[in-house]
Amino acid sequence: MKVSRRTLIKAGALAGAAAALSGCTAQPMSSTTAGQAPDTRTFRTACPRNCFDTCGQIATVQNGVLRKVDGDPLHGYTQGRLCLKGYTYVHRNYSPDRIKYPMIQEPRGSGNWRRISWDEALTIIASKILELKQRYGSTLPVALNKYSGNFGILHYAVEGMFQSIGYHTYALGTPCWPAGIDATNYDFGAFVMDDPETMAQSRYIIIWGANPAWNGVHQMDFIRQAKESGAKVVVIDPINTATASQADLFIQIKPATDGALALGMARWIIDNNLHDKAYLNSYVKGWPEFEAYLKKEVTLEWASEVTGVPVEAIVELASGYATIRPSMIWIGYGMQRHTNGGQNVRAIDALGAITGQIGTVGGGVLYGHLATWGFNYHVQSYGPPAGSVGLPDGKGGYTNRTVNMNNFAAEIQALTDPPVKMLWIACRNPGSQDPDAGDIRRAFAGMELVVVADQFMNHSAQMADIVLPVTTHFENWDVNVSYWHRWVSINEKAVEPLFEARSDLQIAWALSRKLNELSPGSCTFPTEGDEEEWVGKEFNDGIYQLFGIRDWRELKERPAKALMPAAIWEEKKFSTPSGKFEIWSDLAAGNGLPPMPTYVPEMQPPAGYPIRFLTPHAQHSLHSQFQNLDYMMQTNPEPLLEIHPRLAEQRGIKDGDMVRVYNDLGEVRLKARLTRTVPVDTVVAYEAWFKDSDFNVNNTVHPIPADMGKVMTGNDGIAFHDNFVEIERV
Ligand SMILES: Nc1nc2c(c(=O)[nH]1)N[C@H]1C(S)=C(S)[C@@H](COP(=O)(O)OP(=O)(O)OC[C@H]3O[C@@H](n4cnc5c(=O)[nH]c(N)nc54)[C@H](O)[C@@H]3O)O[C@H]1N2
Ligand SMILES: Nc1nc2c(c(=O)[nH]1)N[C@H]1C(S)=C(S)[C@@H](COP(=O)(O)OP(=O)(O)OC[C@H]3O[C@@H](n4cnc5c(=O)[nH]c(N)nc54)[C@H](O)[C@@H]3O)O[C@H]1N2
Ligand SMILES: [Mo]
Repeated sequence: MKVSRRTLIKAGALAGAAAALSGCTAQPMSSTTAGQAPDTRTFRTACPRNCFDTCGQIATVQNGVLRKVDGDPLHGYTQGRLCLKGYTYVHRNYSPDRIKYPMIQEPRGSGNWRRISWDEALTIIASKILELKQRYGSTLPVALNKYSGNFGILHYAVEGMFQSIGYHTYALGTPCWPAGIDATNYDFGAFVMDDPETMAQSRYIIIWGANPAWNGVHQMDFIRQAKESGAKVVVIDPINTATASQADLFIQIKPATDGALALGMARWIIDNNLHDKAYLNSYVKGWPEFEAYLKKEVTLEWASEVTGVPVEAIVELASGYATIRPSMIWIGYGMQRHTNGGQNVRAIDALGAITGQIGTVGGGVLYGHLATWGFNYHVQSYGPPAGSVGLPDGKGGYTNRTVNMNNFAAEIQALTDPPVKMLWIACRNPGSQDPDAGDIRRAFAGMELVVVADQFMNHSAQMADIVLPVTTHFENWDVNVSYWHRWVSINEKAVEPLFEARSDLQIAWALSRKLNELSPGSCTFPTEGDEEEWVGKEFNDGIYQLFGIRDWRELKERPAKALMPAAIWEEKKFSTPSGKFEIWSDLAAGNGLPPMPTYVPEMQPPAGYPIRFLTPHAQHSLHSQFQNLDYMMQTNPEPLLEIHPRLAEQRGIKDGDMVRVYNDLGEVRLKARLTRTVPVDTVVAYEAWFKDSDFNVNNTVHPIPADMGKVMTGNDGIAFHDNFVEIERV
């Protein structure tokens, strides 16, 4: 690797950061004062985790050692601050538990790991790929599962490398947000949204099934700004979350019934003549039909019965939303992880149209966007080698074989012609993040070779034959954007990789080198390159125009914000087939869904398992990341099951007892914590990977699909929260 160019951030900016942080960091700020330590350099990095905030960071490096990570004061969304995970990245970077070298486990699952060289590891892997190709006549027996461990654009090199090897089996879809994406697309015709910073200008904010106090901490700043200007904040959630505790009104809704609440609100709004008739006539398709449905089928009493929300609360919510304007709704990802999740999102979207607020600043309905992701994906631009064979594409050529990421274990085991024999896992931990963890274990066990590229020995790595050590984002170049805010950040390489870690891009170059060495022409991916230059290859004129920059290197001086209207639909020209906001969607109907957001009943508990088991996202972990680190283990040493005292009493469980949570699929054992923040018929454990523990909430989760997602993401979402169990003291 050629020595990277480095940027020295101005001392003034750092002083600003220090002021903004005012003692929030563990490390003394004096080390960054200009002139004191000539070997001190700072770099712009970006947190690449799958999180709303995608924070701009300043990494301080002394003598080649990462000393301190601060928020980038020039990043307008994260504004110089980080979350606890962000501030403690130094410890993660230097964690003694990082995977240091390529290793092989013999036999698989034994824990008997042996260090091998990169060359040995790549030889085993490349030989297997070539052998499978010869045995089956294609590379379809090789499967890739990659998702969100690192969302940096250069990390799409993993997909790129696979494309370059040939047609393969590919986990398509996302476990995260697909139902809501399709819903958004049916209603608006595109996956874009208002600038979330405009929430500060809203007067009434509904946080509907999201928990930003834990999962998107920077948005809480904009919410606080709104509150300081007199805004009211409502939280709708089955759990009295940290976000709910800061709200003016908390509505504890029965899970998966949000559509009924939105419909009840809509009914009250039209009964009180607060709907925007001019807007509905001009910009909305299907209003007469929907109004007729509301008048015929929906009453406040019905909505109250279905949702468990008292009629007075529905009235307070509907009148607040319709009269205190502009009012904004944030639809969380948690609430759409249900069998009717997409349909419920559509019912909520409709409120913004009925009150005529979509397209006004501070009045949107926010879910997520991909408007800033228009990079070249140069890392994915190398096609399969000449003569590659795959699945017939129906046009005389070939294509990859896809399996549903949300039913990965079952689908890869079911494939026969040819079977899947090798797995490559990167930026992904199906061993703890996928439903039906038991079936994932069976699927892994059936492989001839499992390769996991990761930083830590997580549940998936423990089931691998070969682990490959990957870099942290301080050790590689990248560029990062968010699915929530509108900023782009460069990720400069700040320190050299520890031990033998390589980035996913460097691994792709090296594997291509090895494949071509063993079988010339077997991989089209370049065999070497310069990571920093490869960042540049991702930019195009469209991206430059969007961010108002002329050269990507400008991002070394400051992050940039996309130049888009604050309220994205200000012209009320929607991207749907009709050009209107579509309460009535022929596309939805064509896909076998109700054309309008009429109520689709929630899933009922199956016989024998009456208790809902919610497994949302944890405060101090990010999925299977961070909680395993020694300092997180010290603060939060073990998982807890939150149980309402009444349910605990019924089951003879006391605070601190060990509890078995089980259903037909599997079980989880953990300590009971009695709390009135959860509903009586629901238990809650936050998903996370604890060090040296086989705790896994997904042992009990069936891969039940959500109602939407296929159109925009290739496969439907997953109803993680329609998970039912029984509990007992052990
Ligand atoms: N029960 C239940 N299950 C859930 C959810 C839930 O709410 N409940 N939420 C779902 C959601 S929303 C999501 S998005 C998924 C997330 O699922 P994943 O994307 O699998 O989650 P992570 O744990 O963030 O990341 C996976 C791995 O990537 C590794 N990694 C980090 N950086 C790199 C890198 O640069 N290169 C490589 N090769 N690896 C890297 C991390 O160390 C980690 O082991 O989980 C889903 N699973
Ligand atoms: N600290 C931290 N931050 C994260 C993550 C993390 O793991 N940890 N994960 C990141 C990722 S990948 C994602 S997808 C986002 C997720 O961000 P959020 O959408 O905020 O996340 P969740 O925790 O999945 O769910 C939010 C809330 O939805 C509620 N909920 C569940 N079912 C229903 C329902 O039927 N109706 C209603 N109204 N509410 C319901 C849950 O009780 C939970 O409090 O966060 C991102 N940020
Ligand atoms: Mo997610």
